[in-house]
Amino acid sequence: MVRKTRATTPRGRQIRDAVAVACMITGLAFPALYFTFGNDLPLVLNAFRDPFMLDNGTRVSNVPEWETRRAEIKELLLGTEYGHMPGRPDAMNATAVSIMDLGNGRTLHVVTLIIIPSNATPAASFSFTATIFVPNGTGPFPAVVKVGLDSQGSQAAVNQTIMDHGYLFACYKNTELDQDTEGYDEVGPAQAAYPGYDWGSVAVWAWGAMRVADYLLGEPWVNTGSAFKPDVDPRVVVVTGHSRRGKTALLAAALDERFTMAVPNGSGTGGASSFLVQGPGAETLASITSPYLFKSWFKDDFGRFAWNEAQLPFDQHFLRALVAPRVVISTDALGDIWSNPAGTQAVHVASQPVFDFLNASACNGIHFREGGHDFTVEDFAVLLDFADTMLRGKSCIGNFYMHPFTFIAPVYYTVPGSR
Ligand code: GTR
Repeated sequence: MVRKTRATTPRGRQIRDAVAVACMITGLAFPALYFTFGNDLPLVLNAFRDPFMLDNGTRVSNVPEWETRRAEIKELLLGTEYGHMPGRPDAMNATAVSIMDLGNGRTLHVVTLIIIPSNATPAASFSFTATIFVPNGTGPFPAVVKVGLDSQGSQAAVNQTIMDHGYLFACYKNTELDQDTEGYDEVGPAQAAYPGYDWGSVAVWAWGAMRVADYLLGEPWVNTGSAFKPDVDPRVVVVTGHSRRGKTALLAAALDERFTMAVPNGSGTGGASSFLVQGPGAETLASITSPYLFKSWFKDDFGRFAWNEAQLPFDQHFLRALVAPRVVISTDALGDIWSNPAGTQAVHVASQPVFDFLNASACNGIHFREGGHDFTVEDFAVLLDFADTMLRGKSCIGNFYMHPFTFIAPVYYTVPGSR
C-alpha cells in the first residue's frame, strides 16, 4: 500500500487554519500544524542524528562498541527526555485479590504488587494492581504485558483473542504508581517513595512494567507467598500499550532486556514517532510538553526543546534502536494524524541501520491500518502474528514492514562497515 500524506481541500485548510489560530491564541501553539498548512509532505526540522556516533567522536565499528553507545544513548534519553528511574526495589510482595474461573480452562487472577523500596524501612511501601488472564493448558506460556487496566481497545475481545492464541495476558494499573494528570502535576506514590529521582510519569509507568516482569518471571527476590505464581516462557515476553501507554511500553523494552518484544500502539510523540519529521497535523514537542497538557509525563525541563527541536541531541530512533536486536513492531493508524504516522515511518527508517548492524534486520516491524486512535483487536492480531513469527518459529502471513508514506526520511548515515 502506498499512501500520500493527507491531501488538503480548501475546506480542510480553513478548518485547520481556525484550529491553529485558536491554538496560538490559547497558548497551545503547534508550529508544525501551522507551517504545514496545505502541504502534503512532512515538515523536516533537522536530519536524524547518527546513532552510531560515540560521545568521544568516533563511530561504532563493532558490537562491544555498540554496547558502549547503547549506555550513552540510555543516559541521553533519560537525562533529557524521560528522567532517571531507580533500580528494582529491595523487595516486592504479591498478594491475591481474587480468582475467577472464566470457563474453558481459563482463569483470571487479580493481584496486588506491594513494592518495598528499601528493606531498611519496610513500612514505606506502595502498591499497584495487576490482572493476569491465564489461558487453557500448561505453561510455560508466552506472555503479553499491557500498560494500563482500562477499557480502551475493546478489552474483553482482546482478552479472548490473546488467550485464544495461548498467551498469558497481564495488565497493570500504571496510574496507581503515578496519577495521569493533565495541566498540573502531582507527586505520585512512586515519586514520593523515591525522592532522589527526576522521573516523569512515562518513566514511572515503564518502571512499573519492569516490576510486572519481575513477578511474571518469578524473580527470586519477589515474594509470592500463597498468591498465584505465573509460569511464563522468558523467550516470549511482549510489552505493549496504547498512546501514552505505548510510549511507556517502548521505553520499558528499550531499558529492560527481559522484554523480548515491544509493541507501541499509536504511541506518537515521545513514543515511536518523530520530533523532527512532522506530518501535517502532528503533535509537536511544544504541545506535548506544555504545562497545560502533558509536561508531567516527561523530565521537568524537557520543554526547553520546544520550538528548538533541531537542537535535540537525539530523536526517537535512538529509543527504538535500544530494542535491537530484540523485536519491535509499531502498530499505528493512517487516520491518527495527531500521532504522526509519517514521523513513525521516518523513525523506523532511521533505526533500521542499527537492526541491520546487529544482524536483526527482520526484527524491526512497522504496521499501519486504516482508522484512528484506538487499540483494536486487529492491532493485537498483528502483535500476536509478529510474535509468533519472530519469537516462536511460526510463519504467519502479515504486513509487518509497511512504508505507506511517499517521502524520503532525512537519514544520511549507513551501517558501520558498509558504504
Ligand atoms: C493525547 C496526547 C498524545 C497521546 C494521547 C493518549 O492527548 O497528546 O500524545 O498520548 O493523548 O494517550 O491518548
